[in-house]
This record gives sequence, C-alpha cells and structure tokens, in this order.
Amino acid sequence: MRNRAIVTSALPYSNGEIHIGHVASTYLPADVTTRFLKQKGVDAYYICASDDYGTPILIQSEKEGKSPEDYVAFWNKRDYEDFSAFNIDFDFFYKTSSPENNEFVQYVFKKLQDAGHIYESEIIQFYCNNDKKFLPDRYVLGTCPYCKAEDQYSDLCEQCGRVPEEIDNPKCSICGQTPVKEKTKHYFYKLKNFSDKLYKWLDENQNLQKDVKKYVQNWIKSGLIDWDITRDISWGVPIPLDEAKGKVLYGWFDNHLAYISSAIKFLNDKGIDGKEFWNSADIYHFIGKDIVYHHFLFLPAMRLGIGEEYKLPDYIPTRGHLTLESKKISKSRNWYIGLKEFLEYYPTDYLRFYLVSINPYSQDDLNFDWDQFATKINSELIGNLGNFVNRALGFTQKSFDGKIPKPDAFDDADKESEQKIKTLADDIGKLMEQNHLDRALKKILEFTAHFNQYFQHKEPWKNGPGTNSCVFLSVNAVRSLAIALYSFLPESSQKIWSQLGLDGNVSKQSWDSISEIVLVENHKLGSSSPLFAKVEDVDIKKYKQKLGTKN
Ligand code: B3M
Ligand code: ZN
Repeated sequence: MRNRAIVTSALPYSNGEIHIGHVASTYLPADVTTRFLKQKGVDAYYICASDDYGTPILIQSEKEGKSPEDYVAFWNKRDYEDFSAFNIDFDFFYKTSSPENNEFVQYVFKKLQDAGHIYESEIIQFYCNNDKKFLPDRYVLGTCPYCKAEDQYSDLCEQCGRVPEEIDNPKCSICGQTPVKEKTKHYFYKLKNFSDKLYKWLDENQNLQKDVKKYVQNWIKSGLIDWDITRDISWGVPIPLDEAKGKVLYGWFDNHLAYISSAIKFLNDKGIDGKEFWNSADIYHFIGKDIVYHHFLFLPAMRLGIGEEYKLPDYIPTRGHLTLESKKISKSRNWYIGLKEFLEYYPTDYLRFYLVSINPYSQDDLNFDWDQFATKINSELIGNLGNFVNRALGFTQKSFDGKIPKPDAFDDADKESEQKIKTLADDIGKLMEQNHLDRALKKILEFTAHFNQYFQHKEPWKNGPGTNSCVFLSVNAVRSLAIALYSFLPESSQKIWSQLGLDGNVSKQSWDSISEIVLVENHKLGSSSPLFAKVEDVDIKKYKQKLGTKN
C-alpha cells in the first residue's frame, strides 16, 4: 500500500437517475474503501464525474427537446445530490464534458497519433434512410456475432461482454428499419499492437482479480481488433484535425480520461502537483463487470500508448450486478428502486449495511431481497450490533451514573475480550486492504456478538465481582466498534461516538487506534438513545407490492 491513493468509480452516464443497483457494485465499495484508506493515514481522494457524451444521451436529449448541454447539466447535479444523500463522499465530482477533459482528450489523441498508434480508414457505416442519420452504437440493435445473443446494441454485447466488430441482423433502434451502408472516414486505435504489452501487464499486476484477468487474457489470445474511435455525431470531443470536421471521438475514448483530467484539476487546484501525485499513488478504478473490456483493455492500452505518462491502474475492483427480488432491474417495467426513493423509506446506513453485507469481492451477481433486508437489519444490525451498544452504554448510564468504573483484575474471560480489542484493527484491516468489505463487516459483527455473549456471561446487573472490568472493557469495545464501523456506516458511527461522550469526529480517528484501550476510569459518557428503529413487516409488504406496478 502506497501512502497516496486516487480512487475512482465508473462514471455514471448523465442520462437518468441513480438506482440501488448502481451504488451496490461501484459507488458504495469505492466510498467505503476511500474512507478506510483515509483512516489508515493514506492521502486518498475519491474522484468521479458524470459521463456526458455519447449517442444514448444525444438521442434522449433530442427526444426531450433539450440541448445536450442542458440535458447533462441537469443529471450531473441531480446524481451528485443523490450520491451525497447516500453519504457517497466524493472529494471531487466533475464531468467528462469539462474544458479540462476536452483539452486533455485532444492532447492524448494527438500524442497517440504522433506515436503512430492511430490510423484512418474509410469504412462502411450503418445509415438510416428514414431518419437520415449515421447509426453508431446504440442506434443499432442486432445479434451478437460471438455468442448469438439477440437484441444487443452494436457497441456492446450484454450477454458475453464483448464488443462486436459488426453486429448481425442490424436494425435501426429509432425506427426499426434495416439500415443501409454508407461510406465514412474513421480513425482507428491500433489496439492489436498492444496485445503483448497488455498480456504482460495483466500477468504482472498481482492486485487484479484472478478470474477477471484470466478471461481478459483469453480475449487477447483469441485476437484483439483495432478500435474505431470516431463517431459521426455532433455531441462529443471534436477530433482535433481539420480534415475531421463534424466528427467526434467515441465516448469510451474520452470518458476514462476524465479519471485523470478530473483528478489533475482537483489536485492542482489544491496546490498539489497532480501529475506527480497520480504517478506516485495507488490507482483504484472500481467498476461493474459489464465494463471489464473497457477497463482492462482500452484504458490500459491508451495509457501505454502515451508512454505511461500517467500510470496504469493498480486495482480494478470488479463486482457483479444487483438483481432486485431475483429479477433484472428495469425502469420501464418499474422493477426498480431509485436511490432517492429508497432513502425516503430508510436511513442511509440501513442500505449501506445491507448492500455491503451481500456484496462479495467477485463477479457474482448479488440480489436485493426485501425479506432478507428486513432480517439482516433487524437481527444483525439491530439485534446484534445495536443491542451491544445499547446494553454497554445503557448499563453504564444506569448503574454507574454514566462514568466508566475502575476495572478489577482481569479474569480469563476479560483477557479474552481484551485480546479481541487488541487484534481487531489488524483482523479487519487486512480484509479491507484485500477488498473483502463484506467479510470485514462480518468480522465486526462477530466482534459485537462476542461482546454480547461476554456481557451476558458476566451478568454485571448482579453487581458481583468482575462487574467493573466487564463495564470497562465493554465501553472500550464500543469505542473500537465506532471507529471500525465508520467507513461502512458513517452516520451511525458518529452517533455512537457522541454517545460515548467523545468530542470531534470519528472520521478523524486513526485506524490503528481501534485496538487501543483509551477510555479510562471516570470518563463520562454522553447521553444514550437507541441507534436504530426496527424494520416493520407491513412496510416491507408495501414496498414489495410497489414493484412491477405502474405508478
Ligand atoms: N458511463 C457507465 C457504464 O457503462 C459508463 C462508465 C464509464 S467509466 C469510464 O456502466
Ligand atoms: Zn431508422
């Protein structure tokens, strides 16, 4: 682990609302990780931006009768607000259509061209005579030539994850007619030439998930194809060549460059040398599995192509998709829960807790299940974790006037519990560093389960020998818990911190201090109140019934 880090998560298209599926696979894991890195004393920044260019956005803005600029400005703001309400704490949220990114993208294009990595070629493009348009990407639907899945967009097969050279059985996605073919001049990136370098980079990078690496290396073995980086539309970064008037760069050429251009702007504005920082930091790109091709091939190939002026990623944590009650999330079928809507039902920390707990560090899909949500919140978050906090602090309030007593000599049970505190920072920290956020959260629950049992076993309400040690250790365990919990549940951990009678912000406590026993005799607690309210069955029923019905 370096002492600097830049964390990014896949840039949301400024083309609609953020829903619970988005946050599960990328934004939440990236947020938890950045908060953790900061606690570890790493100089870490979480950078994101809206992904503003591309055909789907242009199509939608046209439908709504808005300029693409106005259209993306709306979603950039709205998405940022929704993320903030969910305590996704970006250090900087910018946009791919920023002047800085436009300039940087054109700079990269020219540098790649000068290095001989780009060539031009006359190609045949689909053209719709009915709509009088060239039809790039999502303007065309058809059958994937690799896996034969039907109804796939021409720029990405959602079934096999590959980018087809030419889609079979093409149809115009606006009017459904079969398009004709027209000639146009396009620019191509020599992706093929990077095959060996990419293969080697994948081999050498030990931080990438092995299974993802393996299938990307298989793609390379079966032969990469050069990459068409031109679009005959008006909305995008203009190709910086006189002979390419009216053509723009493909959205996947410019969007990931906004990781760099946004980070550099943010850092430079802070008075830090952005480029120097980037090149001496751990670079994390959090993504969902549908964009592996772009992040494991296009992105590194472009960074290699500009001579690694900006270093390649160290980590590309890739996670599966969220299904909702075992079905694919779909806005049009109202099989869908917007992030904003969810937060009207339950506190942010409920959703953070649930989504982390069901989300392994793997490509496996995960499922949002309302009943499981209720069970996990009621039994794990409230019954186990919340119960321990309430018990330890409530009992100290009631029986010791809110003051920590002087501990007696420790017996074996005390020593065991003391040991749990002393090893907690390392136990959880290791898992966090390895990106196993779900297992780290599980460890926290094991910790509170242990202390519930310990408390039960010691029976301090009988005020027998050993009561003082039990109270002393339990309150210290609550303090450790608050710090360990911070990256997952920022609001609740701060509440616990205040109930402990501690000043300032829990976020400012160092990770390693989790394992210190800091609170001593006579420390006075703040006032206690229940942290969480139960999830009720009647509400869950109601929310389940909303799915699939028209609003
Ligand atoms: N805007 C969203 C997606 O395909 C896309 C990510 C860009 S990351 C550089 O999930
Ligand atoms: Zn058409």
